[in-house]
Amino acid sequence: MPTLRQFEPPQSLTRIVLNCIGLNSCNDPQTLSGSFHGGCMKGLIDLRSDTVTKPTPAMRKAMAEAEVGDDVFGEDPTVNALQEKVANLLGKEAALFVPSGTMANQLAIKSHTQPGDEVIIETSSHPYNFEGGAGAALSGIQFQCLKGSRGILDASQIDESIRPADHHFAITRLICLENTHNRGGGSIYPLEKMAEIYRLAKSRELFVHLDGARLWNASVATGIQTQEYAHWGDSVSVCLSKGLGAPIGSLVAGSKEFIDRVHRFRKMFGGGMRQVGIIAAAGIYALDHHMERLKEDHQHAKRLAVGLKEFKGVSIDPKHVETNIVIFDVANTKMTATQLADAMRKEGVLIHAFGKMQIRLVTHLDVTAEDIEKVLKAFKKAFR
Ligand code: TLP
Repeated sequence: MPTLRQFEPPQSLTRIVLNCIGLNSCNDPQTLSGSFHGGCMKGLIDLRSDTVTKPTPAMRKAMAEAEVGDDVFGEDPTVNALQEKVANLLGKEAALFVPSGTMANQLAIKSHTQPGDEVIIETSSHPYNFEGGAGAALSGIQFQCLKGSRGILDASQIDESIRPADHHFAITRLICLENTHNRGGGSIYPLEKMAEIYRLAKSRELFVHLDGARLWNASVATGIQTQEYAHWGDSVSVCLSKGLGAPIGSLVAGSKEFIDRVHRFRKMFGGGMRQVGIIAAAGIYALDHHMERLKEDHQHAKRLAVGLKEFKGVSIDPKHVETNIVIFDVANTKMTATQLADAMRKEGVLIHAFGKMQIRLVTHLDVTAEDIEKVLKAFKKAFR
């Protein structure tokens, strides 16, 4: 029989909750785990992800003052306002508020497919790699993975991979794209490539889902409106809890009919929330106040890339840093990614070992230009 203790939430989860509500005052770097999750963040420069941002005082004020209602009844005015705002930003008929980007992607996959269907996706994409096998578990689909160039696929590659109508094969039903592409180093999907893929999909009666967790970054970096990108997807998921700095929240957008289906599955997946306007208010605040400043994050990422290039053995091409993600390779230095992450932690900087020889840095709202210079100095010490 498991003891009661075994049912306690992992400490990292407790810390995440405490951080969110501002009660974690620990600032001892020794207590940090070297892994992606957990640890206390005060006094440290945290470049592990743009998910680590804390709500600003003004955002907390907006949350505290939010008008709320029961959103399962569709009666939360703040959630309704957020859904309408995001549907407009994406040029879609409707949008639905959900707790996470993972749930948003998985609801879209579930709503587009039937068990046994095939979903074409890039090998290093988020829904395939980082969503706990949910595509198979929750929708019964199989992925067909194609290798892209920094996460970006060509329509011709997809064209060759669509299964013929033969009962030996799974039915290809959906294509998933990711813009910006996380593992591709924050790479931006060129609009014309998205358009080509979408036209191909329509000619073959397939759906397209866009994982737009960081679509805002693509739009701010290129000046291309989010609607223009979203036009080339039947459904789009977006996150408020990444660079925009809200503590929680994502949305799925699409046609009214599609979102009605998503709504049904949201209930089934346990994602129906009640007086959640308190969180939606943070999302509205983030969209109104934190969008334009994403440019700063992009400048900071570029500065990091240019600085890192100077270190012997570091493989990085600053021109590949298009938004707020910096991925570099340490295979030709004397350190592994984990060793470098440990050394940086001692210098007060948290970075993410993204594989044996790869490091990912993500710039965000809580990292200043001054912090970036400190980080480069810390790298200098760590590589010594
Ligand atoms: N990505 C996280 C980790 O899961 C890797 C991060 O730190 O980058 N789509 C994309 C492109 C994402 O990067 C993420 C989160 C998600 C979906 C899922 O969002 P959440 O974490 O809200 O479920």
